[in-house]
Amino acid sequence: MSKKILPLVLGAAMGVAATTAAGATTLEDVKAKGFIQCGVSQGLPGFSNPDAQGNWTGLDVDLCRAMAAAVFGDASAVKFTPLSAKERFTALQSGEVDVLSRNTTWTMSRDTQLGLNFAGVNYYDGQGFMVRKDLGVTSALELSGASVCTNTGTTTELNVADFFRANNMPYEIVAFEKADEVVGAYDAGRCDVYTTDASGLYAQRLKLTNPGDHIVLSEIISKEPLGPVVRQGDDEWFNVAKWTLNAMINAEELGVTSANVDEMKSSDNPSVKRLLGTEGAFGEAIGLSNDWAYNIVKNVGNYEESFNANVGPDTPLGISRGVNALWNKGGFMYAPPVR
Ligand SMILES: N[C@@H](CCC(=O)N[C@@H](CS)C(=O)NCC(=O)O)C(=O)O
Repeated sequence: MSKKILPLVLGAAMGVAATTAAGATTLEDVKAKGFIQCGVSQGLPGFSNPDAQGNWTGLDVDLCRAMAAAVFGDASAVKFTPLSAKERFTALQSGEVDVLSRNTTWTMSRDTQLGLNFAGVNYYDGQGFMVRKDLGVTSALELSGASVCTNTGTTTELNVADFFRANNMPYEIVAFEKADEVVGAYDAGRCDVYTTDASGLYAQRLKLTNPGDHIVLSEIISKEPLGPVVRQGDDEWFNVAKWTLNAMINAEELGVTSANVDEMKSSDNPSVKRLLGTEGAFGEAIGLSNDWAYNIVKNVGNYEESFNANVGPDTPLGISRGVNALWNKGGFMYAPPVR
């Protein structure tokens, strides 16, 4: 692996096509090894979480499974590397993972200074606060002097500093590298407040001894557009990541689901035909077969199916679509067309 690191990082820094030591692109490398190595969280219900058998599920996991379906026609051709927030970017830069799909916020510095590219947004989030109900607090503006638990290496740490300073409120930060340490510390009463992405609060609340004793305050203090990340300098792989996500969103918009995708193959709708590869050669243009998006929807589902199965109202997280609804249903989810 170490042989690969130098050309990859140098390639990105120099703005030339990143290749491995053997001269292979990430797509070639992935095809040769037969699977995608996907960087995920160390366990965040709804997003990327292993069960007792080590099977990973979640919205972020589905993105990697969908990329595997696009490349191999097989959503199981993926291996997962659990990464802390602090470790995640190095793991991607070094080539230890092929893609990072780990509730990672798209920011300017991450997108421009780390040799990385964000391939889109698979969940629009924002940072929130959770407190014990018996603290009697109803607004984040009542948190002056609070001790605040969070993760190191996150946007969360930076936003919380901005928020408390902007409101002239003193606070004490209690930060840990591992998310479970944060949950444990908050659960044990070592801090008054737990702050992270709102989705993370709903997910981590499930791990508390008495989830019902805690409330998420209504204030959202930041924009946290979460999405998959790849290395700069490898446009071919960037396209695969970008268009996998776009295919899932477009499939929802066009009413193509894992249940009806076979029937949809004979649809007369030109947008459906282009998506499913019955017209045009859009898959070939990105180094895949023309049924790449058919394989995504057939094996993993469209964005709505993935959202509902992992984080939606009928899951323990119980999150409504809100801003993550499609653009034509009042939300922000908008994918460029396949044409
Ligand atoms: N979106 C923020 C925060 C991401 C983050 O690491 N959040 C923690 C708290 S929800 C987490 O993922 N924990 C799960 C884990 O580390 O396994 C970022 O990109 O910096």
